[in-house]
Amino acid sequence: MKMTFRGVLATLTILGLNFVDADAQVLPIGNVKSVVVNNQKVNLTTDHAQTEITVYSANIIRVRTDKSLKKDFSYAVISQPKSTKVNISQTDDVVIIQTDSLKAVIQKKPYAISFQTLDGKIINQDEVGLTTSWVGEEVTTYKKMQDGERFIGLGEKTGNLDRKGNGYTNWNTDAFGYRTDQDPIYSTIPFYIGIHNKLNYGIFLDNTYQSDFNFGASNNRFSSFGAQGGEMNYYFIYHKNLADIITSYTALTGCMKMPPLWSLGYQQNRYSYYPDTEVYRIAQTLREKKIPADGITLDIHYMDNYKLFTWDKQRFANPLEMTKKLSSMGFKTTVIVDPGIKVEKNYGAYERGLTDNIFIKYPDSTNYSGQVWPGWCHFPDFTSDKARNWWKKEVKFFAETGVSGIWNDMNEIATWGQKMPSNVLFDYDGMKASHKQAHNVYGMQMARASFEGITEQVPNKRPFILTRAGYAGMQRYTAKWTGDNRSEDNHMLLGVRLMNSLGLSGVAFTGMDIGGFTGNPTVGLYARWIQIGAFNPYFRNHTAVNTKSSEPWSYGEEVLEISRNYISLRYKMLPYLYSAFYEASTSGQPIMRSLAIDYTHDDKVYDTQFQNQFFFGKAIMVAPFESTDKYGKVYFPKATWYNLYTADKEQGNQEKIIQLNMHKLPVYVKESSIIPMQSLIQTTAEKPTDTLTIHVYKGELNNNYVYYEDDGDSYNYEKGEFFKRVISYSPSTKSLVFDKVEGNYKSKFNYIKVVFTGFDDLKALKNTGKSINTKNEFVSLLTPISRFDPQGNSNPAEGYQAKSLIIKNDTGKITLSW
Ligand code: NBV
Repeated sequence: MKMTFRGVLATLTILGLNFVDADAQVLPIGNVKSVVVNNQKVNLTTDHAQTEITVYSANIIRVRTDKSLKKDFSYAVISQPKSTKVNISQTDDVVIIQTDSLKAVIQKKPYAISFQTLDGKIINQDEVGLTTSWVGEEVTTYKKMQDGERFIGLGEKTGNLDRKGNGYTNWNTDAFGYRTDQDPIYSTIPFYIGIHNKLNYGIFLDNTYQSDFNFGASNNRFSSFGAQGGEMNYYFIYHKNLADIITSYTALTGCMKMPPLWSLGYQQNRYSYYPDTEVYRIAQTLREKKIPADGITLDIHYMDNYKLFTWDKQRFANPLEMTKKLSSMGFKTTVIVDPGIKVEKNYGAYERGLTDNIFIKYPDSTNYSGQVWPGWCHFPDFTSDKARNWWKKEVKFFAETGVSGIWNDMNEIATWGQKMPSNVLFDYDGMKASHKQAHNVYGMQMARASFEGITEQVPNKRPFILTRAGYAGMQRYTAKWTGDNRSEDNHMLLGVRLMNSLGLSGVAFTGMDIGGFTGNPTVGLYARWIQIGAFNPYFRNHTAVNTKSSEPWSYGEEVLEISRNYISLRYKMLPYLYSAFYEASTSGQPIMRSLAIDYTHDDKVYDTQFQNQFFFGKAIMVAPFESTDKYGKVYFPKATWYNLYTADKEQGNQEKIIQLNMHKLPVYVKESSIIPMQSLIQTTAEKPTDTLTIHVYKGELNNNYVYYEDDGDSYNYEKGEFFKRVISYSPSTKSLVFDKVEGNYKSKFNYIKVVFTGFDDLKALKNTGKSINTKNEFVSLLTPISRFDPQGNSNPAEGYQAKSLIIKNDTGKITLSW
């Protein structure tokens, strides 16, 4: 008699022998039983599940699987499938979906999907015996670990750039003073990029439940991703270049809008500046000491007993007058908000919240209470339209007092005890969800309500929104900072990696607390941190309530000068930075770029000794080191590099030990780069001179650089009020071409000065055919701080000689050739 496996199991069980029935513990997806093809979509029924595979574009294929598929809904994805040329065919064994860029081969028995290049190279494939399965409600997809596979991204995750060998959990967590290997911390972006055999792909698991990623932790067989509930719902993205994967991911989840220009200036903060006279003193001192700055941020002590939408009347008697006065000094005011609304009779926000019935609730309809700064609080349900609308009305309070920025804190949600019950219920935009499903998306929805609120209250003005917690797609509404770091060297470098990873995961506008939040940095650490901050997208100095002062003058004269030097450099680089933000807002490209973006298949980039190096925009490479290091090893990838300060050349494909000192951060410019800069200003409210300086660096690469300008303040750019032109450098035709300007905005610069760096042999120059005179120029980007020279040398200003010329900033095409 032939017996089935199940039969054997049953017999063994009857005989009283305990044998594990895998299906009873782990429910596999099983065999494909039926296939329905509908245009760009394939619906499969398997033994235990329904699967829907949709082609979103030639480069993106979405896979949804559940025991039974329910209504499709996402907080992250905002785009619909694009009509795409697809060929779908099938045999008894497989279904093949092919676009112009990739192919998905679905094996039927058992179900397993493999993504391949058109010539059949495996990009990513299910681990056949495991594929997708459930343990209770937890669903996981297992992928075969490819030879030499690396994993990067996954948003705000601690640890190394290459995440191989590690596992991660997504559950937004208030992580005060987190360890450098702590996981999870504040935000959730279940999107990573896999790299192997000269291929790279992205996987975005769009599921807001607690999710878990395993990149070969405790196993040598697979990488996997899954969630504690909900659907297996992932987007597979394939491009030849890694940068395009980020662009496709942000095509799904949205790009940031152009930020207000002032938010790219230096921001001064502490927990907390009060009363208003102290705020003025800080603002005034920044001006007196010639530290350029644009923002002052007010932490929780501006409120009356931490009650939201109130001002402490003693400390801030006339907030409108204060914000006006600050504004006249060139400062914008940002205030902190927490989600907790104090439970207190006759407190306006609380009473209005009760009337509008907007708080999250237990299943018996009573409002949930948790304890935070003000005491016991209720929390608005930001996953409901009703509560978001309520919040939008409430933020009128800030609009009326001249506040320009809203800083969303504690929105994980953080409560004392950190154990919000699972049975707290959320609207989840009509879908109804428990805390388990809504938790990870709460912070992003709070930031959204703040963004939409201020936008509605102050029309046609870009607000600045900052958040601590978030979910995939948060970039549409908010900038993100990395929370309560520590004043330690390894935290400074971790912050760099966190921002690089956030940038790989669609969030371009990021910052860390410069100087560190908990504890006090050493003099050297503070100096190094502020230098690195000048190359961060959001540049804010912040510190905790019980630490020493952290303004640039708090660490002595030498550090004051170093801070002034680097903050000033930041302000000169604003045209370059602003153009980088234009790219972030159109193609999702990060401002801080891990070297893995442009040098994906260069192993050195992942070497832990080089993993902190990053690009600021596409031209500038920063090599950050701990402040106590006397020497540092820099990796120069393929290209020729220029020292930013001296224009000394470094060859690529080289590791080089350099001497470090407190005055200078090692920064290099890639050959053929174009970097626009402006004259020094003390605030973006001040106009620079009318000459834009375009630095061009000689090299063998072609470069088409996009220069972008607009009013820096309104949304008129969406209606064509911008000034944009491509500036092309070509070594073969020996030319620098300024294309005809696009857009209707008049540039604030009437003249362009071109500075040629590294062109030692530059002789006669022509402007659109006609000879043009050049001058010799001394380029010096930092002011020498010679009196602090350890050897007592009085150094001349550091810099280099370059040829320069001045032309009018005509909107037509300009061709410079040599
Ligand atoms: O509002 C106070 C702090 C704030 O300064 C910090 O930046 C946040 O990350 N906030 C956390 C509350 C708790 C701090 C211990």
